[in-house]
Amino acid sequence: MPLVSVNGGGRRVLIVDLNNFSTFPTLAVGIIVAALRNSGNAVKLISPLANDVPAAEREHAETIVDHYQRRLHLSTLAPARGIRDAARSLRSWWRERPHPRVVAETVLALEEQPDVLLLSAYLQHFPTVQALGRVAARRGIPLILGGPMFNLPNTASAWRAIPGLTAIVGAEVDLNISEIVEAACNGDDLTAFPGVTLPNGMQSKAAPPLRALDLTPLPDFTDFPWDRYRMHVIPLMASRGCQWNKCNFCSDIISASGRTYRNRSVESVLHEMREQSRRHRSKDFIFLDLKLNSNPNLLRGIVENVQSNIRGAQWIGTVHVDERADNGLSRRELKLAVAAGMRRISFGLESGSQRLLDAMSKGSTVEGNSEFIRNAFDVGLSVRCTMFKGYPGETAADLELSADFLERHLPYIDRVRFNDFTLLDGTELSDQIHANPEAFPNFSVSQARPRRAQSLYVNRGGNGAAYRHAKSRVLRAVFEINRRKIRSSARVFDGLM
Ligand code: B12
Ligand code: SF4
Repeated sequence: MPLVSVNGGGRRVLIVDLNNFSTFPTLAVGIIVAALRNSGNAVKLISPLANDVPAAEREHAETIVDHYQRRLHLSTLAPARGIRDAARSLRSWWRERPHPRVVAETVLALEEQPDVLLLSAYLQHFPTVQALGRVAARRGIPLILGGPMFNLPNTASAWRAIPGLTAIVGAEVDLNISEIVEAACNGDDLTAFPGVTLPNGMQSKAAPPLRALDLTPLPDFTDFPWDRYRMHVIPLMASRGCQWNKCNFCSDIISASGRTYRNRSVESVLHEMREQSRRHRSKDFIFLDLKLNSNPNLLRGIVENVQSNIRGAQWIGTVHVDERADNGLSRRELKLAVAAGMRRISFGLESGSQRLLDAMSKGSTVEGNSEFIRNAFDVGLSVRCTMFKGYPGETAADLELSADFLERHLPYIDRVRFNDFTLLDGTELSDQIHANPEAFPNFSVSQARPRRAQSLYVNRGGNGAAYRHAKSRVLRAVFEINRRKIRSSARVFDGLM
């Protein structure tokens, strides 16, 4: 589709969505497209999937090959570590290389001489942003880069030398992207906007979290390749941030849109669901909220009203099983949620060891998690959880407790995502480790990776045979769970989160 400005006014904007996600559109990009079009700009979107760039499915019923890959990936045995690290580097290099089709399509679209190129990037997209930056520089087209982690000043600084870059924005731009674009096209000083880093290193003040969420535009997903999605599932967010806001490993709560909890009104959420359902002829939704039960009244409002607004709606979301007297997740409330179309629920289980949950400031208990899983399963939900190994100070005994937990709950859990601990810049734990390394005896930072906002580390806690034994048990249980098909009522949503 040619990039034609509306009624001869507004700017001509090219956006490349670097998230090649195979099952639903990218929310941030839909918001930005809508905001720009609502202000009279012409927008063209390049989506990798629409251009035959293969996108990996996130989760599926696993085979023995997946099991052995995970065992290698999470190996702590010294001789296997070399192979593992080489395999990891090769995999990241392959996944993160600039895809020739994305570059070629961008080159083609830049021949139309748009006024500005916008990129929405995660931190693993550095090589692609670099390649596209060179192309924009050759054409003399301003390039604005944004994404969830560019509000971290050191991270933005580590990216600012990319060729062709006009500015990096680490802010929720739902309400002012049009002004930013206009200023960039006019060559104005972009540090007038908060959350901006310039190539020369100048940074404006941090952007405050956007409070007026009901004013954010209804996302425009019309340019995404719907014909290529396996199912038509519509992403949305009823809230941003997390009311708990305390887990010390969590980088979601320090991201541009995850800082401090804010929620929309129930009516605004329902309006968006009705409108997107009409536009995309679908009644299936994924809530991308960090914690859908942050405000139990919001969740209850959705549960009570969704079916009268979209008859037959089905939806999924992520929660935190916290210890508040009212966390919105009682058995009765879960049952009502299922009656209102909820099909799948995901939560951060993290570990089966209370000692570790407390060290993480997780605000959850092992018993509470257990009760929640059983209740959610009993009332008909597909239960998914995320866990990780290698938290600083984790012992073989802690990991045995995780294995015990998984084994006890095998029948009730549909999918487990089990990862290695990642030490992310700007998290409370990362700050503690850097400030006071002696307090973490078996754990040492080996390399800072500011472009990725993370640090590589060596965790000697995982060296012994007892730890490896516990890990084998955990991985067997993970495979036992993940090899099965998920609950049939939730199949539409398989692999989405
Ligand atoms: C929902 C979600 C997912 C979903 C959907 C992803 C999608 N592509 O739509 C799923 C579960 C699939 C997913 C997968 C992954 N995710 Co994810 N995900 C999130 C989550 C929870 C919310 C994202 C979201 O929609 N936010 C709402 C929008 C409105 O906010 P936003 O994205 O920040 O955008 C705003 C601003 O940043 C800014 N902005 C954004 N782009 C641009 C561009 C320009 C030009 C400008 C000016 C401004 C701007 O304006 C936007 C509107 O306010 C975030 C956590 C978080 N706190 O952000 C992690 C997060 C984005 N994910 C992350 C990661 C690492 C991943 C995975 C790589 C995980 C994995 N190993 O598999 C995959 C990769 C997916 C892919 N790229 O294809 C990281 C990214 C960190 C990084 N390295 O940059 C985050 C920040 C989590 C974290 N703290 O580590 N994810
Ligand atoms: S409950 Fe989830 S989103 Fe909230 S702080 Fe903890 S890990 Fe982060």
